[in-house]
Amino acid sequence: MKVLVTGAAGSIGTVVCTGLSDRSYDVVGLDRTPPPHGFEGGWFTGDCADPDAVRTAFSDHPGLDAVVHLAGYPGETSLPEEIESHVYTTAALLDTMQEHGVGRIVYASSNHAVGRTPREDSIGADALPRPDTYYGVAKVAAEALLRLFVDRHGIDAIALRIGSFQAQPESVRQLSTWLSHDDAVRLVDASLTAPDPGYAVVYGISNNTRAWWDRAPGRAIGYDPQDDAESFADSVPASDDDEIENAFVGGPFVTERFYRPAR
Ligand code: 15L
Repeated sequence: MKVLVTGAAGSIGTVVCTGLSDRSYDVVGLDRTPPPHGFEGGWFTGDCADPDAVRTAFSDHPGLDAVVHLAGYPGETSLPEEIESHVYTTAALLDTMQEHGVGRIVYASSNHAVGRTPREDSIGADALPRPDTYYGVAKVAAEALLRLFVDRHGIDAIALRIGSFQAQPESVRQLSTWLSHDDAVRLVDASLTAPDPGYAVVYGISNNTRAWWDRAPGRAIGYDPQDDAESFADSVPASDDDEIENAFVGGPFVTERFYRPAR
């Protein structure tokens, strides 16, 4: 399967590209920077917020079967920048997928799309949009755009509400929200190969003992996480921020530190 991976030089992108290549995918990376040293596969240097750049990437690398859209600023900035980074990029990719008959997109959404949800035992994929930041607002909008294209054009789109992608968990909250490197690859692989998923929302976490997101939607697409943050529990220090970080899905993103004017 030939797959375009955006954000291929980023922290998740480098891990996912290597993992997919190891699993015999034909990977084409796209990023604003040249390929990382040792990158195996095709490459396109450009900004996926620019529709012309995206069109050129697809023309230069014909025969794509799917897009894995990981590009985007991974934190809080101004609302216009968030919209460009997450919504305009997704729009340019979806339009170009239509033009080239590419039928599947796997999207790195985020838990911050529902970050203002008070923490409960099990938060489902049907949780209403409840962003904690403009970053979360943009992720909600990008998810809505995916849904629109699934309904209009019958493509497959899987929104991965990623928790905390880290080499290992670094806070008490992350003992619940951790997504290991190997499980991230398993998650993207399952998302690319699940038969007829239509539109699906899946929480991107490992097999964490302390998980408080519903893992059934992941199981439904064949995602079988193997790692558990609990094995690091003894090395994670307690912090004064643990109480607020554990009160809402989005952890630190709900705090006043992240408040700013919308315009
Ligand atoms: C995310 O979506 C962010 O990109 C990352 O910076 C972390 O905040 C992560 O979620 C998390 O919730 O731990």
